[in-house]
Amino acid sequence: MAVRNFLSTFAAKSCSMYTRKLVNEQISYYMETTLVLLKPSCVQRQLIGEIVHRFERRGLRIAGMKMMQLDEAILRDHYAHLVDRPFFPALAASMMASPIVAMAISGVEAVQVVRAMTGFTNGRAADPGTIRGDYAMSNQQNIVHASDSVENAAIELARFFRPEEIFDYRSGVQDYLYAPNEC
Ligand code: IDP
Ligand code: MG
Repeated sequence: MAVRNFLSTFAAKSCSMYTRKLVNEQISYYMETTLVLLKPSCVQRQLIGEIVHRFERRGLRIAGMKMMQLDEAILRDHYAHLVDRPFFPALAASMMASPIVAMAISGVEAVQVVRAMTGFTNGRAADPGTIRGDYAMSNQQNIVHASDSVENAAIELARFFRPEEIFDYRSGVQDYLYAPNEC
C-alpha cells in the first residue's frame, strides 16, 4: 500500500496519463509508455524486424506501431534542441530520406529501460549489447530514437500518435514478466 501511495503521488506530480498507468487495484505497479522511432538508417538496412524483436524479447509490449514519412515541420519540433546546430539540416535530411517506423512501447519503467537498450548517441561509442552498439557506426545514422525522460515521452508520443493509435491491452504473459508488487 505504501508503495502504491508513493507511486500515485509521483504519478500525479510528474507523469501524464499517456506514459504511466496503474495496472489495477490488485497489481501495484505502473506501466510507462515511451516513443521509439526506427530511423531511415534502420528501415533502409532492413533491420526493422531485428530491432522490434529485441524489444519484444526483453518483455516490453508494443502498444502502437506505424510507418510514417516525416517532414521538416515535425522534425523541427522533435529536434527543437538541435535546430541551431550546424548539423541540423543534414540530420533533418537523413530523417526524411525514407519512411520511419514509430513505435509506442510499454512496460514498467519502460522509458529508462528502452533508453538503456538504445545506448550512447554515437554508434561508435555505444556499448556492445546496446542497439546502437550492435548495429551503428555513426553519430547521425544511429538507427533508433528513444525518449529520454517520462516527461518527454508524453510529449513525443502525442507528437507521433493519436490517442486511439496507442493500445492499452493486457499481455497474456504479464504475470510472468512482473511480480504483483513489482517496484
Ligand atoms: P539521442 O538520439 O541519443 O537522444 P540527441 O543529442 O538528442 O541524441 O540527438 C538527436 C539525434 O541527432 C541523434 O540521435 C543523432 O541522430 C543526431 N545527432 C546528435 N548529435 C549529432 C552530431 O554531432 N552530428 C550529427 N548528428 C548528430
Ligand atoms: Mg535525444
